[in-house]
Amino acid sequence: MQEKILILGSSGQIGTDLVETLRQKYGSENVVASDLREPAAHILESGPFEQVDATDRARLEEVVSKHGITQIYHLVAMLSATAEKMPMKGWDLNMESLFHTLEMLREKQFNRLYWPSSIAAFGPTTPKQDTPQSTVMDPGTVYGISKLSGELWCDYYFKKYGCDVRSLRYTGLISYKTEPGGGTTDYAVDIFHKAKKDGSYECYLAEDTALPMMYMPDAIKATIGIMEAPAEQVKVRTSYNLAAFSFTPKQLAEAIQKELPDFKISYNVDSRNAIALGWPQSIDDKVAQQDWGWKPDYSLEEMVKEMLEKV
Ligand code: AKB
Repeated sequence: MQEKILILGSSGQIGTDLVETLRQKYGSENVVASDLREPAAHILESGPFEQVDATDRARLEEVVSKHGITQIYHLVAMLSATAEKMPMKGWDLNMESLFHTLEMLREKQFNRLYWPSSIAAFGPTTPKQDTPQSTVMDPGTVYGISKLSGELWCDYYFKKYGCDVRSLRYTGLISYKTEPGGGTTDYAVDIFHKAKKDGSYECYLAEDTALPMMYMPDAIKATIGIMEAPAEQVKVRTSYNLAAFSFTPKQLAEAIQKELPDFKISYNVDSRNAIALGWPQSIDDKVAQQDWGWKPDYSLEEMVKEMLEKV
């Protein structure tokens, strides 16, 4: 069967990369990009685009039926730092859009849903090193609460209604194509732009705040990997831990200095540091490795080299 794919949130950091890769794989005409925002010109020119508010169920149903959609990648979310400034808006956007797609899946309007969770679903009393797949989860942010709740709802729809919903707990994601917006991990992208432009960066996290991170090509590989895995291999229906590498701002600055010796970092810590301190520092993803063969390609050094070449 020819899959017809809809990406919700296609103008965002993950969406931009995912649309390009899925269009190469499945054919441009079979991958419908959608967002509230105007997409980049190359996304608009390379295949179908629909303006969609993911909290508008009637509009979602219209687009799914118009294009005969079989799979949805739901990437719409208000990230951690922004959602702390407007908690109710963050909760409503993150949960309402998820419920619409879960209900449409239950009604068999399409066949398979991808919905991302995050390391933000963990919390201050979660073990910080090599955080296991199953452990204490006590998120302290609205975004994290929405991700943990969403995971449980995905599992519920799978167990109760047999809905094929699949999910990954993303770390901070680093890409050169689109900048992130409103996350706690955004510094790890900003730093490359400022390093190239100004030769210096003022960081809002403390120098020793470690977080798990991943280069975008690996995140895209994992996302498509779990969606293409045979259903029986996807045994976890809350969300899978995923890992590549971890670093502190100081360690990232040192890695950049190997390529740009004059690069300087300074610190002006703000409220995002407290959010980061409540998250894991490294992740154990062996369940994803065992179940559906996940393995990252990029090391920290390879990511830094490529980012500095391409931003
Ligand atoms: C954020 O910082 O909010 C996100 C995330 C880790 O989910 N990048």
